[in-house]
Amino acid sequence: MSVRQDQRFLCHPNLTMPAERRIDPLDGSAYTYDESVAFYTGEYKKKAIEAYWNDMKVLKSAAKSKAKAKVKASDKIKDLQKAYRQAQSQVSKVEKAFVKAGVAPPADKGGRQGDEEVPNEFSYYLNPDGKQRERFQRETLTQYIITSTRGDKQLAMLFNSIQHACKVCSNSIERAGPAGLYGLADVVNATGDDVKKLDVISNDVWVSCLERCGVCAVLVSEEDEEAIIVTDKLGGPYCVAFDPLDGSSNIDCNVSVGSIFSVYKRSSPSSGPGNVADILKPGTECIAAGYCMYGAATELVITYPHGGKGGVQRFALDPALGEFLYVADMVMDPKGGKKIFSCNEGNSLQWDQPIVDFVEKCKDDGYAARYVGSMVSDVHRTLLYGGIFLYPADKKSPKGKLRVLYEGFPMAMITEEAGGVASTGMFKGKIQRILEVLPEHIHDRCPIIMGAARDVDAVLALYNEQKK
Ligand code: AHM
Ligand code: MG
Repeated sequence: MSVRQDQRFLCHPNLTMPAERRIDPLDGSAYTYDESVAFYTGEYKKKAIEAYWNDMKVLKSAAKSKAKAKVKASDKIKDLQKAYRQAQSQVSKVEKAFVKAGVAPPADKGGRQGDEEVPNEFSYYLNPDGKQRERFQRETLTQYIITSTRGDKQLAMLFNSIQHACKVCSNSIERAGPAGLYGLADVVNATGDDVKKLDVISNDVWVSCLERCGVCAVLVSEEDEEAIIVTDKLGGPYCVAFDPLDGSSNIDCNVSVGSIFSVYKRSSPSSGPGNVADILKPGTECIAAGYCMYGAATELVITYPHGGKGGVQRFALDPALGEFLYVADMVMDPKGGKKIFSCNEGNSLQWDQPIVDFVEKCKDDGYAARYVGSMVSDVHRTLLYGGIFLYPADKKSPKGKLRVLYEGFPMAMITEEAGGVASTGMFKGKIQRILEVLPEHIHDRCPIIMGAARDVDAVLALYNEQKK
């Protein structure tokens, strides 16, 4: 027991019963009166009593300052509450500004701030509020369409019909197994390929959506030998070329497939029906392009350089909402990104020497080989990770395999808009941008070499060396 504690016991008015033990409030131990006074005699006892009363004064003034501090603290809390309300209204103003600008707010980095847990990408799984916020704070593809088309209702209608076609195809692909939609449809398409049931369904969906939207004059589908001239609505100002379901060889084994499209403005007079010349143009005339990838998630990637903020935008389908939500802008790494080459090496015996040399060099330089066999997936990965995708010309197919209007042009436009390069390599005696190819007929083909400038330029350098 300390001296100060003893003094309190000695002078405490309740310490009148010698046998009683009282708890010292300061050290929590119990003492009898005898135990308490045993330490004190004469002068010392007097000093102890003084000290007791002095302590009381201290206690009184301590109580006063404690009370004052309490008032101060409650003022501070009020101030903090006010500041919090002001900050919240500031945040909602900024959020509205993002919505007005048609852009999603930057993703929250997450983490702890004081005692508060700040939501991050895992909040989606961990709390329902976070999940909701992800949904209503993101730009939808529909909003993107409205803002990027800037009052062109017909183009907005067209993009919306494309979005709808992609959703229906996505749903058919998801349900294909149990619905018995795998396998051949026992027909051959315009380019001589076997047609799968899902090819037929996707083509029906795309043709029907685009015909019915009332703004298209000419449609070109990989599955239809002839261009479809839309005669119901003669005034449709747009033409669309599309591959309704690209990656046929992957359809039946549930590997990612996709739809690809390019959009052109009709040049024939609106007083009569459109014609093939409205769409048989170089890719530089293409006004918008995109693809939808039906993979682990369904994603729609679109470029409409004249609208919105330009560049390439990526949206993912939220199946519960049936709505595409903005994911990110797609910008290729200017340094080239990951070292990946993507091609069907099974064709290498037929390749031009520069392509053979390039692929050998990739291997020497430690490049990884990745090839899904669905152009949409291979290009999607190339845009996101970097590297190069090639379907070059070869001795058997001097024009390559892939089609100009609905595979080459749209993917080249997207690649260039994302900061990459898209070339034919040596084709018809010259090296050219894919977008500069002039297709001779609607199902024409061209060689494809696209991706990071670092890698495409290396291929073109080998072609140039060979020329010397
Ligand atoms: P498809 O339109 O008949 O599906 O063919 C196009 C596909 C592309 O998605 C892919 O890049 C290429 O064909 C794969 O061809 P290959 O099987 O010869 O590697
Ligand atoms: Mg195809």
